[in-house]
Amino acid sequence: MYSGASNLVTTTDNVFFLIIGISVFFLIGISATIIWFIIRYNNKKHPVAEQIHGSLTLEIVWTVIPLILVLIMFFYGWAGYSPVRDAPKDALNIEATARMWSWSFKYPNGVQTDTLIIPLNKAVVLDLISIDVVHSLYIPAFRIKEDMVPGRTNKMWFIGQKTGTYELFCAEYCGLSHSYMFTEVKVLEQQEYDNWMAQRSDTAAQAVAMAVPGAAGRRLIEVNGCLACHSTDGSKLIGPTFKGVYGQTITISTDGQTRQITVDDAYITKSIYEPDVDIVEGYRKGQMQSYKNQLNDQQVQQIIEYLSTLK
Ligand code: HEC
Ligand SMILES: [Cu+2]
Repeated sequence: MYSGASNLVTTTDNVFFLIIGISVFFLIGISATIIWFIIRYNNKKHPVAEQIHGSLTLEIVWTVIPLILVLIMFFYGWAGYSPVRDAPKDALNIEATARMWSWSFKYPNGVQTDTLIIPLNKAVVLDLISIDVVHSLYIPAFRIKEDMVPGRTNKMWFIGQKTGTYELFCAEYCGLSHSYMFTEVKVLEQQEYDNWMAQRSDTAAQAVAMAVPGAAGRRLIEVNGCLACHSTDGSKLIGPTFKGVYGQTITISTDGQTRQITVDDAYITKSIYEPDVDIVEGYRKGQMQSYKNQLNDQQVQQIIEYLSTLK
């Protein structure tokens, strides 16, 4: 038998092929019977229909056969489904966060990424968190999909069985840029994974942060999905561009009152923690979620440092 990219491929595909097989069998059988009846019982040969008064045998046969077939489908469906619900205890636990319209992944040691990177042949449990609306995490090559519902933590698990890069999509329509809400899963050899993790660990991140001003802030903006709505090149997306924003004079409205302000640390901090208080002219309330639970003061400071480099 072929084995797929994850431990769930074989069972899922077998159920799928079983159901397709049964369906094709009946499609051909029923079509052939229809054609045969058209020829056999056409009006010229049988001008008057023969009357039939019930047949208990026939009734029993066409009740019992479909019942058995449906039970077979159920049995294999259940046998494939129940392991999906039952994650092993020693799995690697990664927090997957969805928001309009991007993904981030947080590893047990605090490292955050926008691409899911996992070691080969190791069980991985994802805690599925949405901070705004219902999303759905779908990895077609792994044959797994699960909704991400705000306010509750769903789980999914799998084992990557082949190194490579696979697509990861949002499979629940979640607004304007839903179709751009995708990223990748990379399955690496354990050794490669360990090397990658060592590089991403905090000491390395701090070294980068010290070398390039704003590097830490740039990373935070990438992994927190800000770039889905804010560009850094001056183009207008859902929100205003970050280019040149720091120190700029802009018009904002607060409770319907408009006024001019200069963008400074306090204003940016407030924009991130309470985005619906001051609204930039030309934009709407209710688009940006508060990041109060995602970003602490130190991280907001790093973001400000990065924004101030975007001239
Ligand atoms: C879903 C889209 C969306 C995401 C994601 C988003 N924002 Fe916003 N943001 C907006 C919109 C729309 C506005 C303008 C309305 C307002 O002022 O609240 C805005 C305004 C801002 C402002 C004020 C900008 C200005 O020109 O005065 C800042 C600063 C900001 N966002 C930072 C962030 C940061 C940092 C993140 C990520 C942690 C982020 N945003 C994520 C949509 C988004
Ligand atoms: Cu989505």
